[in-house]
Amino acid sequence: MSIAAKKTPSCSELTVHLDKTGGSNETNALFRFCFGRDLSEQSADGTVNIPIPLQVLGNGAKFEVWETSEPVHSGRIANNMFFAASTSWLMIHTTVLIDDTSDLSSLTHDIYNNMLNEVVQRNYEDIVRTWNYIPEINKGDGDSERYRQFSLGRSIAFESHNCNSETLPAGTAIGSVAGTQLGITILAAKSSNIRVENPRQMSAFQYPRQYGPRSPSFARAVLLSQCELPVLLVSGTASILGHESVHTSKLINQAEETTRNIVSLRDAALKQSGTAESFSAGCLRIYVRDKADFPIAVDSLKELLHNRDGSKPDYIVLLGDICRTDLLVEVEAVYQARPPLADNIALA
Ligand code: 3EB
Repeated sequence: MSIAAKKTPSCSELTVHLDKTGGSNETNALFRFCFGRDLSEQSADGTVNIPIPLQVLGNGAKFEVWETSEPVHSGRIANNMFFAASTSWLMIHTTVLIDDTSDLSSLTHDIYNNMLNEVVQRNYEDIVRTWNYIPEINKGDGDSERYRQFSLGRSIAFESHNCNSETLPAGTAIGSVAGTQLGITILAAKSSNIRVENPRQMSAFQYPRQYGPRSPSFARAVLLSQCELPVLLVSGTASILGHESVHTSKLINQAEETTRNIVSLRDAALKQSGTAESFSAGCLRIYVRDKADFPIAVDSLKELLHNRDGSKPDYIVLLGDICRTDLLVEVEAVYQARPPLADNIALA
């Protein structure tokens, strides 16, 4: 028997798809990412639009829509902080303008602290995913680099909320161009979920001191095990083996190493999930540091863009800086579990 057949799911279904038009025909949108935009808003249909201020490369979608079968309500928490909620899910999003005088560590700490408090107050238990877009993420030297200052503030906030290796969310941290807003989004679930680490990579929260004063607060993947069909949220994944960047300045090799990392993570998730046959289809975001790398990056990621079961995931390519200067490409993904074949037949 599959997870889906055996268990009474306590979470509603959660689905993710890319959309070219962003039409308001999405009846069950929980929220919607808007690529290439810089301002948050609630759209005319009430759905919270989350801006991602990165250029879309190629003829890609403009929107990524997260849907639930549950009724959704949304609103404003504070000036620049929006939420969208259903019984099972809570999304909180904020944007802030920063400049060279900003103390990014304490700013990040304050934002995360506020968001984590909101999650607790609203009775959601598990923060499953964060997305962080940081203008000029690699600006500054050594420990004063923006990404490292961001990581410092985030780590202290998670620590003071007693988050640990069993409860850190899946994450993304990508650089946007100067003058855009710092954007932070978190997604929380009503009840707890499963963390998946990658046997090929050191857990990011255990990285050694050389990468900054505090290690990055994210899990390699989170398995939403209570959904009717389990969903795997894969963090931004790059060409890192152990804790080291590999294939420095070699795009194709980095893309292939990234592919191996995601395949290995998917296999680890499959083992932990117990009964699913595979994680397939899904939705990918590919980030490249250099515009000119776009076609070669996509070609080199072909294994990720053709699932073993013949299905093809939706994907979008975005121009963004990876948080380590020696990395050229990063991929994040959402996969859906497929029940074992016998159960498919039995359920049909
Ligand atoms: C890495 O594996 C690459 O700091 O939230 C990927 C995903 C990366 C999330 C984060 C950083 C983050 O370390 C960088």
